[in-house]
Order: sequence, then C-alpha cells, then structure tokens
Amino acid sequence: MKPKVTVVGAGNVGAQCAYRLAQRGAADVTLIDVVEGLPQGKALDMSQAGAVDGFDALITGTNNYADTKESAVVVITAGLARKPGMSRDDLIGKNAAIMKSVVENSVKHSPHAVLLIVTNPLDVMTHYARRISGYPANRVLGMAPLLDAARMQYFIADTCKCSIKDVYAEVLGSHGDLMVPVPRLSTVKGKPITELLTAEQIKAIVDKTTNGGAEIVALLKSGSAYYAPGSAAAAMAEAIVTDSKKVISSCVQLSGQYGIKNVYLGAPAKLGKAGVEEVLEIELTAAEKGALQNAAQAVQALYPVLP
Ligand code: TXD
Repeated sequence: MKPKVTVVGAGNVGAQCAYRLAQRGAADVTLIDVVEGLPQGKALDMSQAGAVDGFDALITGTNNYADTKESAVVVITAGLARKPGMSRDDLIGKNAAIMKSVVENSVKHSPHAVLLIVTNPLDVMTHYARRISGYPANRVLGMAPLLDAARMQYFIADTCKCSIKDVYAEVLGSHGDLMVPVPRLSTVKGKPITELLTAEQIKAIVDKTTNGGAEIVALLKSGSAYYAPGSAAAAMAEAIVTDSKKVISSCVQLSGQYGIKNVYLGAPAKLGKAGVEEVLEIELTAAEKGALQNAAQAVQALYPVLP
C-alpha cells in the first residue's frame, strides 16, 4: 500500500498539488475541503485523467476528516489568497482561524503526520501550525523557498537565454518583501551569476523574484499563483513520504543556525520520513546574514498578532 498524503483545501493550489502527487505516483491522495462536492468532483476528474496521462494513484475527495486518518503527510492549503494590492500579511486574521480548525482536525486523525503548510502568510502560519499541533518542530514545515527559488531560476534562465534545467537558485528568508535571494550562490551549470551577468541584470532578477507572486496576482486579478506552488508542495510531500533525504529549501524552525532561534524561516533542509531531518547552515556573507536576521525579526514581530 502506498503512503497517504492528505491535501486540505481543494482550491487552486490544493488541486494542483493533489494532481501532481497523483501523477508522480509515490502516494495515494485524499483531498478535503469545506465546500461540499468540490473535492469529490476534482478527485474524480483527476482519477479519470490517469487514463490519459498513464498513472494509477488512488485519489479520494471528501468533506470528512475521518477519511484523512493515518496520513503520512498533511499538506495545508486551506485559506484565503491575496487579491491585487494586498500583502500576504493582510491575510493573517482570517487564515489563522482556518488554520486552527484545520490543524486540530488533522492531528486528531493523523497524530504521526508531518504537516506541510502552504497557506499565507507562510512563515507565520507555519509557526502557528506548530503551536496549535503541539508537534515537534521537525514535523511542521512550510513550502515557499522552493517556489521562490523556482521563480528566480526562471528569471535567470530568461535573462541568460538558457535552459531552466541548467540553473540553480538559492533563496532564503521569508516568503515576502524580506525574502533573501542569494545571487552569489545562484549558478548556471556551476558558474555563479555574479560572474555571468551585470549588477543591473542581477538587481532586476532579485527584484522580480521578490515580487514574483505579486506580478501574477496583478495579472490574474482574482486569486494568486498555483501551478508552481502546487507542484512545489507536491515535490516536498513526495520527498518526505519517500524518505528521500533530498535537500530542499523549506520554511523550518531555526534553532541557532544563522544566529537565529525559535523562528520559522526559509533555509535548506534535508527532508525524509521524520520531516525536517537536518537544517543546513551554508556560509553567508555578513550582508546576507544581516538580511536573514531582518527577515527573522519581521516574521517574529507578527507572532503576537496570532490568536
Ligand atoms: O508559496 C506559498 N506558500 C503560496 C501560498 C503560494 C501560493 C498560494 N499561497 C497561499 O495558499 C494563498 O495565499 C492562500 O492562503 C492559500 C491557498 O491558495 P489557493 O490559490 O489555493 O486559494 P483558493 O483557490 O481560494 O483555495 C482555498 C481553498 C478553497 O477551496 C476553500 O473552500 C478552502 O481552501 N477552505 C477550506 N478547506 C478546508 N477547511 C477549511 N476550514 C477551509 N476554509 C477554506
């Protein structure tokens, strides 16, 4: 039997995450939402796509948490998305209320699961989910740095006119204005972009990466990005259920790394069955470390706003 991954929220990101998980084949998927019929309808549609795309995963849609029992990973995408002009932090009140009820219901039925948070504001919601669940920090993490790095990879590939597959991008910090893209450690086939591009081109890439989500929100006019976010969440859930030990930048609780303690922030992490199995500390310049510490302060300043 395959391990079970529950995806909470059958909206844009949740559906893409469930579909990519089903296609990738490492897990059976349960999709749950408060809206009746929505997860069931999407689960049927995805299952039937298996005939065309050649996959066999079991995808179940439900409104009942009893069906999520004994999940190995619970991906939480439930909550409101940004509208044009809104910051991610504007979502905090409404999404905290949703997060509380989702986490309480999820942990009741899957007491050993790893919780993978997607709902915004990401860094704050991941901290909140850990608090509500009472789980150890290794079993609660968030998806965003992988997405932010994917966006940076795209902008580098677009600037260099090269394949995105040859590009590596390093992004740390928070999923917001204080994100820390690191050009020095971002490469095309191993060559740092600082040796390939002008300072002006690099600044444009950093700015576009930081505003990558807002650019899509402004274009879509209702809702926010979901293809890359859903794919990123699926890749992380798969890395966990397959005990892959892959190093994937994730929103993790820092415990002294980079001089930061007890704050959830983006950093490279080894993922496996236990969730976050190790947080890697890469060597940063004083300026990069300072930027990371600023992000930590801004995220931590929002903790008292939580109920
Ligand atoms: O990098 C990242 N972490 C992000 C985060 C990238 C993209 C989107 N990001 C955030 O994910 C976004 O700001 C939102 O907070 C969430 C979900 O975004 P999505 O685009 O999927 O929003 P939708 O399409 O509105 O879907 C949300 C679903 C919808 O079907 C609701 O009915 C459901 O959440 N919902 C719930 N499901 C279960 N339980 C409860 N309580 C609930 N409340 C709402």
